[in-house]
Amino acid sequence: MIELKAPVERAILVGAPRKGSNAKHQMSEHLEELERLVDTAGGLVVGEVTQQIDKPNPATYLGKGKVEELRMVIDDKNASLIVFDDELSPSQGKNIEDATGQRVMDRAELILDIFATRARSSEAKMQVELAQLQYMLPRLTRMWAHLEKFRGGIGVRGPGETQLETDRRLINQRIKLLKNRLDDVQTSRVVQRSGRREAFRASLVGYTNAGKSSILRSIGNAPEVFVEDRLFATLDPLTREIDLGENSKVLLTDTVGFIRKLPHNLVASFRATLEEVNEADLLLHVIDASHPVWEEQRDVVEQVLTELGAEEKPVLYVFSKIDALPPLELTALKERIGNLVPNSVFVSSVTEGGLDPLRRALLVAARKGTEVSEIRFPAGDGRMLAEIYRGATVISQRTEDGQLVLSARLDKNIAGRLVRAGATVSQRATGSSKA
Ligand SMILES: Nc1nc2c(ncn2[C@@H]2O[C@H](COP(=O)(O)OP(=O)(O)OP(=O)(O)O)[C@@H](O)[C@H]2O)c(=O)[nH]1
Ligand SMILES: [Mg+2]
Repeated sequence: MIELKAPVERAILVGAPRKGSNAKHQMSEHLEELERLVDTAGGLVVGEVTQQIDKPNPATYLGKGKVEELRMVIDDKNASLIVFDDELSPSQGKNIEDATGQRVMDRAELILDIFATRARSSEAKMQVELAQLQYMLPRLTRMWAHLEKFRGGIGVRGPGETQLETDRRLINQRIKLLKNRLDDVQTSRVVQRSGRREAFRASLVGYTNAGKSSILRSIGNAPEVFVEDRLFATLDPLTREIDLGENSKVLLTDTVGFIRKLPHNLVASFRATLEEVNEADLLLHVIDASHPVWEEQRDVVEQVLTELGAEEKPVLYVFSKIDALPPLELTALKERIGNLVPNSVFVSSVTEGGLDPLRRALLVAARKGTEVSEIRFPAGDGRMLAEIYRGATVISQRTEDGQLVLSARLDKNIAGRLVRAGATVSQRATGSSKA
């Protein structure tokens, strides 16, 4: 019979955390997540091997006995792929492949692979290719170095280096080309975006599968927004205008989800998401309250936001999927969080009125963010002027008795910074709607 579909990869997961306080507790969660990643990539998990290690074996990451166990499990389960939760050096990967006869991947490679298959827009495709090439480049060097050592170097050095140089040059050329094309896309986006400067903007950020897209779909009345119970359903940001009533609107943007050990160059390459995050007036950090390790997920997201330089953005914590929590647990959570993080709301995208708390919070935030302030400072202070243009939306500017007087929309954080730097900031009525 002719096989029409590629056979499903049968994968063995390997979890080998360093010995430590809660390593064991987290390991099962991490492996469960890894299993979902394999599933998203189209594979089937048929077994797992775990070990708590003091420090990774430089040659094979796992200890000798564990590698042997891994080999036996592979035979037993007829597996074709080994997926490590932890990052492997190229030589570790190679050694395990040699010892087991099957292909080895680590979490980062798996994530890159998923992004590659899920990318839809040409921009996302270019970004993923760029990230994959950047991921490959340093490995290429190590791979060749490893090969040379293996062959003793005699007689291989010349051709080896030539080959390496050729490969490197080709990859570098492609990287440059992709970067240029992405620059063009970005420029045209800036032009498109300049039209929406005046509006209040909020971005949904958070761990993958936290429920970000569901919020946009439900609150934005936008059935076309893609929602799926898989990791990385969303890769491209998507914006919808939401009418909050009382003359207030918000531009709400859905972005790519984060995950622990997200490859760095992948984060950096998702510029559309970065731009949205950096241009937002408010970040809505969506946290899946029904997830057993939501606290760890929240920490991961905050870490990535810091890496993106967005740690000073105003944040509203949106605890999602509360319909999936038993009532008692929900009450306890609300009590605990209410004291700890006052700027948080509890929502559900599937129950009637479940997003009302978010709507109300957005309305309050949108009003604040669109209040017009008057800023005064000595006319010679170019640094202050630059700072204002960076952080606020300037509406008008005039000089009065040696003072520059600007009216601008700005949030409290920036107002505070300007005051500390010596400016006078006072609120002005916006004229239209007064609360
Ligand atoms: N019970 C319940 N399930 C929800 C809720 N919101 C989302 N879900 C489910 O959670 C899964 C993920 O939802 P998405 O909205 O795609 O999550 P996301 O954060 O956009 O995920 P990525 O785009 O993959 O990062 C889907 O199966 C949704 O149906 C909710 O309020 N309650
Ligand atoms: Mg999504």
